[in-house]
Amino acid sequence: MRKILTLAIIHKGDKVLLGMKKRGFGMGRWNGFGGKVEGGETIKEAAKREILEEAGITVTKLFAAGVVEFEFKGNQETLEVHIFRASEFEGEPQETEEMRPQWFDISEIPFSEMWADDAHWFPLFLAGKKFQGRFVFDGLDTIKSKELTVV
Ligand code: 8OG
Repeated sequence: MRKILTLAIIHKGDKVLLGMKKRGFGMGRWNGFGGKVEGGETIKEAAKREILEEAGITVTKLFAAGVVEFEFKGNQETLEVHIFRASEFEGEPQETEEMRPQWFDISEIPFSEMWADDAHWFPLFLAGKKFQGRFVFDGLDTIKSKELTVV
């Protein structure tokens, strides 16, 4: 089974906006904003909806940055995560039930409190590259295998 998810990172100058996930999958980790694509919406529409729901801001332009697949050992499900970048938005980031947003300087991204794969693809993201990849996890913290290419 394959689940389609979105992940949006706001990148403005030398800062990125991340959110501390307060509940659910990835709880306790800093991440971009996103979630499952619902029936009847495009992936981009889902990404915009999730940013509004989780960070309280409206993104005007979203750009595709990468697609990364995740598998977890012993689990048949594949997560297909569509990663977007944005720099323009309306409103002020605010804490929601799901996320606590915070700006980070790109030299101080808290990789030790993020998903382990992020340290691999974030540099490509920050360099404005488009990428695709596949990570297999053993548990939630250990990467068993990885493929990552610039496209
Ligand atoms: O709806 P839900 O909160 O379960 O969505 C999960 C979010 O987490 C979604 O935005 C996709 C994102 N996500 C994963 N795996 C990984 C990962 O390994 N790294 C990062 N940065 N985000 C991930 O599902």
